[in-house]
Amino acid sequence: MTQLTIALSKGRIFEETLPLLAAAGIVPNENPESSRKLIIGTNHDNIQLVIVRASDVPTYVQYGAADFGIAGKDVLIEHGGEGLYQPLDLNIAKCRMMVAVCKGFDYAAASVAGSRLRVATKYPNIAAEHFAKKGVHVDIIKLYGSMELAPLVGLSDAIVDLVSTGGTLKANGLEAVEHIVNISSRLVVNKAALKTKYDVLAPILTAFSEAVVA
Ligand code: PRT
Ligand code: MG
Repeated sequence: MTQLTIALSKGRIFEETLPLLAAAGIVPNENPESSRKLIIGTNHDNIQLVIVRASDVPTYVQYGAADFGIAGKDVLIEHGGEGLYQPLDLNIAKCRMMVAVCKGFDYAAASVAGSRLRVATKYPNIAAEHFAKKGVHVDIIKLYGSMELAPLVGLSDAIVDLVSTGGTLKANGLEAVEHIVNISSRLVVNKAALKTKYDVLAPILTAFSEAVVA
């Protein structure tokens, strides 16, 4: 029987993917939030889940260590999408990529074409492209988390980060000043697996797309 490996991250993507998996008749044997296992079986002997960091999902799928996975558009833009077929926007884990600054910072004045800005972010490619379009010179400071702290302690003038409720910005005295792109999660499929494992993959992709529309 054809073996199938699905790459997922813990947290919001896993939670919002469960109903889609269920629509395809796939039920994980364990909850990765409570289990320490990185490989989780399902009700199908030939289908397993691998639990990886959200930003590592495209890499596992690109190299065929997983046949398909689910990744945020933020992660996919940064990764570049090489070797990945991206057939479906799942409309889950939605948020917005925004520029944010300390309340009261005159962003309009600081971001006129030709000016120079220090920007802290986990998304250097997205940030660089955004500011290049505006003609703003940026010094990008790469961070791996807690971007909201950077302007508060003078590490940067601005951050580029994901905003969902806006609660994190508000709690830290920051405000969103520019919308860059809407983010949701997409299905990513290994291009070779799509051909060699089409028989097992096709019904799952169909079930996912029907569940998304529903
Ligand atoms: O946590 P880890 O470092 O392992 O990786 P990760 O943070 O990339 O993973 P995870 O599970 O937190 O996020 C996975 C995916 O969910 C991301 O790649 C996005 O596509 C999507 N997503 C949706 C979000 C959010 N909403 C979101 N709000 N990812 C992160 N956030 C963070 C944001 O960075 C900020 O710190 O939540 C905070 C803001 O939330 P609000 O509600 O306070 O505005
Ligand atoms: Mg996180």
